[in-house]
Amino acid sequence: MARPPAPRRPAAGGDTRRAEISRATKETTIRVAIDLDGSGRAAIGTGIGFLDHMLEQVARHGLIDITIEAKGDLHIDYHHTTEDVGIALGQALAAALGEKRGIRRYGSCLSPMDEALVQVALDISGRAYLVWDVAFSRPKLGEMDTELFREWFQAFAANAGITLHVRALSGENNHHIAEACFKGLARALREAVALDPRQAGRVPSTKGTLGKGLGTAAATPMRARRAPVRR
Ligand SMILES: [Mn+2]
Repeated sequence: MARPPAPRRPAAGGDTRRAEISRATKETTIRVAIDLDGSGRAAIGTGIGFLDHMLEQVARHGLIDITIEAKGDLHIDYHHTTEDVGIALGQALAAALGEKRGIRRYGSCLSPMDEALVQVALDISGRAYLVWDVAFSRPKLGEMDTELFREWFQAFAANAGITLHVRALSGENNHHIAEACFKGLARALREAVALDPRQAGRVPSTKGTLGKGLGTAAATPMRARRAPVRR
């Protein structure tokens, strides 16, 4: 399989925050394109209907244009494709953010969907960390295993280089719980990637750096812990 091309993003000082990632392994072939300053347009085809539905929420409520074309070994199960789509979207986000100049950096959302309530908080820190405290009462949603949602969030956080906390505070319906997680991520991302005019293009860190942009996120070792599940 050909080496995937390096992610493309505009040169420093460019006024667009777009990136495209192509990733090919023996398990999946994926192309992702994002525009952080988009209008929420989504063109997503992963072959997993429920995952498409969730990622469309990230685009729509994050106001991020997202294109994903994925072909994976779905005849085995949905694990590889779900995880690899998270990896590629995370890499695309890191590439589009570059040096992270001028961004708000932090974002959070208390995301309700009927009886479900999910808390999402994130820091575009350059340090990958996932805290996942979300329990499902059914093994599947549609054809998708509910245990794969954690895999997607972990792959995304690890490759975007973000600290990400996701906690379900309440919820009975598994579709509602999952959707509240993705919508909460969308709203938190929208806030965190937004340009803060008061930052005036500076990197929002007293250290002066939030990682070197391209490539660093993927190289950051993932630390993750599973938070104790209440209920
Ligand atoms: Mn839905």
